[in-house]
Amino acid sequence: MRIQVGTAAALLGLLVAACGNRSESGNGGDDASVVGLMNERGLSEQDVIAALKTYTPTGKHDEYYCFASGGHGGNLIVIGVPSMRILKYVGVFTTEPWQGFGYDDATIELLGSVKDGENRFTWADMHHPALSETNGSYDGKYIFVNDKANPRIGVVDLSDFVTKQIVGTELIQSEHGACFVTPNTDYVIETSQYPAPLGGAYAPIEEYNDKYRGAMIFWRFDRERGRIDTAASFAIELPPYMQDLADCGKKVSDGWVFCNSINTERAYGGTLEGKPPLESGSSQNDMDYLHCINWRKAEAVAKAGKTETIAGMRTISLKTAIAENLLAFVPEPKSPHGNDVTPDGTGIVVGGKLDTHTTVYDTQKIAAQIEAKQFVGEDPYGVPILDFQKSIKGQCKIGLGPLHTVFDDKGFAYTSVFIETVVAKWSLADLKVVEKIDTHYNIGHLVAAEGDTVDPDGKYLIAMNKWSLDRFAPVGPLLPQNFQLVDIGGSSMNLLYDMPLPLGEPHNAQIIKADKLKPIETFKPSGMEPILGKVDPHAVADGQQRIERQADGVHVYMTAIRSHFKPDIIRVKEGDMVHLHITSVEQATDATHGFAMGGQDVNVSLEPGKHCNISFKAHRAGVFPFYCTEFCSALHLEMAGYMLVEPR
Ligand code: K7E
Ligand code: CUA
Repeated sequence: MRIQVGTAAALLGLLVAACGNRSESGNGGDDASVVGLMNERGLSEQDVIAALKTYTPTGKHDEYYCFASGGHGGNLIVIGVPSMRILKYVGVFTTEPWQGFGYDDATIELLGSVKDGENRFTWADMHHPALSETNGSYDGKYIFVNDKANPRIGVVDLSDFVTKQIVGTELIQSEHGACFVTPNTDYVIETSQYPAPLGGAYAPIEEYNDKYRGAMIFWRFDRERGRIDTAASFAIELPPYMQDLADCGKKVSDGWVFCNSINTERAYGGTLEGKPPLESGSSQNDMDYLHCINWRKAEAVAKAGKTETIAGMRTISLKTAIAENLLAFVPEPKSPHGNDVTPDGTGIVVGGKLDTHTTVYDTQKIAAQIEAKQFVGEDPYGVPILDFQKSIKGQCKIGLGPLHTVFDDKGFAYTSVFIETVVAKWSLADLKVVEKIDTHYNIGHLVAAEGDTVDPDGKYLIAMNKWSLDRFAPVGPLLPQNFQLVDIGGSSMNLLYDMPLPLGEPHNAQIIKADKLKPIETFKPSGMEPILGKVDPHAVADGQQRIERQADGVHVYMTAIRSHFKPDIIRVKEGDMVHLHITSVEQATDATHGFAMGGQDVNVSLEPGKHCNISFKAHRAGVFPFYCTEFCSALHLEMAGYMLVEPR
């Protein structure tokens, strides 16, 4: 049950009245009355109301899940709202040792699925998680995340909170406009940021205008398999502007995707070579270009085979995109950043980092002009341009440096204003600001409950601030981030909670109603390999435990159950390849084991029913104890064994 403001204030009043005559002592200590505690801790009535709205007693679950990107930490963070308790980190692009993520054969292969010659990526820069949608609403099935640095998309299954797939392409060399999904999750969109020759080849930077390009990739999501189908995916070549954030049309604008761009000047720096730095070179023009792409048309063009294959990706050339009338530009104010489609799909809100307005574009006016080919010009690559005034609904005077916008259920938009450091609440109907609330420092994205779907919930908003200057006990020069929970359920906004987030800069997040998720409690049937998504061919049932010497090494078929591994002695020879096949034959929800072996970098998590395959070389002779890493029973310390490596 959620406590309303009125109720909370009344309750507080009662408590204060009831305890008032016991609150005179003033020296805190054992005075546990509400007023005594308020005096002792210096809390205002507002503070106590905020506490009552967020405090979640033991055993009570949160109303929402927030999924936040782990930024350059490369993992996904799961947070309960409104308590702001961290529930889980999900390993996606980086190893997560406690989950054994990145230590068994399947997850090692997953993390290495895009290789740069000999180098496997060991990190990622995650920005924008996107929940899967059905008819424009979150369906609670999957969440997609991006890697800006080494362009990749991760697919996390919310039935078990495990990353199932990572796809990438060398078509592009960096990205940012990802992930954004179409309203039924047919496609996951990933857009390049820093132009480079498509496919990863070399070209001198002086040939930037001719040889460098951007691209938007449409990764086809196969819902049945819960995986991206790379062969059914395609891309569109774009001019060498720095494409930035994208968002998909919905309802009346379903079928479109909108993506803004910076650096239409095509500056590329050269600070030691007599050229202006990129930041000033790229900020000369008054307008950049909002890219409007008809993705249904693009899909048909790709299906008709009007593509060329670059780095394995079917790509619609810029020429074809123009000829097929599936790409057009609308000017947008200087250095745009956020690009957010309104819940009804009629508008797109663009925030200009160096502007004082948000601009609301009219998706229907844009579509009609493109259909009728009412263009007023073209860019140097022949991309048609629409008239700015004829494409907008209007502008809202919002403050200096608007970035991102989310929505509530009452027709309001909420925009993060970076330079002014506020959240501005404004009306979509008349484009007027109704309220601003100070945020602590450097607000980037903000996220509202289901706030970028066709049916936002309102209620809560989180301001995602970069750097928690002065806000928490100091921990050295590298500061945590600061998530600020704001109550947007009432007529005015109220700050409820500051939460330090000691991980990479989280950029964006998604908030979904908790009851939309139904995660499993154990892997069933026993022997499930989560990435494979079915019983592993090497799964071991009780009675089948064995050790076999085969052509490719020693295969150990092992089970784990409270409180032993069977077998518990493994005998191999120096230099042997060892293949461990371990099945947890548990089905109780409180029976997770781990399998760790010192000296070999072997470490996996064995949740009930899970199967893991682990391959490694017994590189030197010696005695290697192995043990269970989860305190699973009174005899947990005895859940151990030995690998004996005999000298050759
Ligand atoms: Cu504004 Cu990557 Cu969405 Cu950061 S981006 S804030
Ligand atoms: Cu199994 Cu400890």
